[in-house]
Amino acid sequence: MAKTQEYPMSIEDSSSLLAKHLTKEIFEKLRDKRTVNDYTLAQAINSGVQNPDSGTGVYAGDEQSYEMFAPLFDPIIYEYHGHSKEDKHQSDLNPANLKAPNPDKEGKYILSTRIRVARNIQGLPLGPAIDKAKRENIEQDISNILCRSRGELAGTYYSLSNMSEADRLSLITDHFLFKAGDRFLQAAGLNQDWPSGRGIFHNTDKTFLVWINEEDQLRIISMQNGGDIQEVFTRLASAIDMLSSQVKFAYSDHLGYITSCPTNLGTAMRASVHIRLPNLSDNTQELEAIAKIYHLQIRGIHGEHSSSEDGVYDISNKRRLGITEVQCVQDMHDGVVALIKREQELAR
Ligand code: ADP
Ligand code: DAR
Repeated sequence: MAKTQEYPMSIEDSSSLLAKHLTKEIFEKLRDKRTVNDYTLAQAINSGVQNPDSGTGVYAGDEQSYEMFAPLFDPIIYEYHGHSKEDKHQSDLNPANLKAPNPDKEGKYILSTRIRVARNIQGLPLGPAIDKAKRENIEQDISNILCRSRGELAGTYYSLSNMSEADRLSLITDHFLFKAGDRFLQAAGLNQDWPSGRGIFHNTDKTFLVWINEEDQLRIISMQNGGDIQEVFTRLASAIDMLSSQVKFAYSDHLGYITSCPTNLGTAMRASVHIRLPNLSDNTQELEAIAKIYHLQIRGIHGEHSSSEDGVYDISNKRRLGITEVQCVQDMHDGVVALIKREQELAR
């Protein structure tokens, strides 16, 4: 693991938020600190040091990391989320407060809708600092709770350590199977003991999934074909309610739901559509201008750091902290309405 004793001069060539905010003074001040889980500054910055093309470049090993390394994390959180030390976070998972009629009832543009939240368990280290035994206990406890689900959420758990080849191929076909994290997650220590303690739960209809011990301890996912954003959010809210009644998740009034990557703090929610925009794909400046107005993030269709294909994009909310879950989904919905309107104008 990381052994940063000296200031990592290599980050001076990086454009990451780590490079921008880790001054030599802050480095000296934090270099020898360790959290209650023995997590160090060297571990927190290793991903950005090893990967100069990082956008953010830092990960927390536990909730205490955000306090102990605050001189580094606070300016990064402020720059990414616009959320200052004094700001409070609020949660609203009530679907009645969302106004999101299907923007594409004819199914011409939106291939699928997916809304996910990250959750980590109160009192346990986060992924970069947790040991094998604790990670396996999380898999055991959470998969047991999920396998007791009833009704629409009832389904099956597949452990990455011992799933059958047939199940593995089926999960790959459905694009449900997550692999060991990319080089950014690898350098953050999130692939330790892979694949032990990792697995996927999905319901019978394959519209509700939970990833266990990927980047966070839980990724709770609702997804379906088409653009019925309201239905996807309603299912997610009921799944979160079911789990929250049995598990205490790490949360603070200031940072919201605690996650290993600071970009996911707050709601820890990404609400996305895979949407076909052939005309806007020929006018990417317009696409980016609309995304900026509606706080949207544009990704490729095979996950973060992938590219769009055949004019199909992954469009999601960029804001996660300092706004509610309803507002995250409203951001995405309203942005998608604007994108479809412009796509139709260009088509004419
Ligand atoms: P996350 O959403 O957890 O931040 P990624 O962007 O890597 O992470 O997406 C995880 C997986 O979910 C990828 O395989 C991606 O293709 C898939 N995905 C994301 N959004 C959608 C969507 N709207 N419809 C179908 N699959 C999606
Ligand atoms: N590549 C890292 C990740 C930032 C956000 N994505 C997450 N957490 N999956 C970076 O610093 O750019």
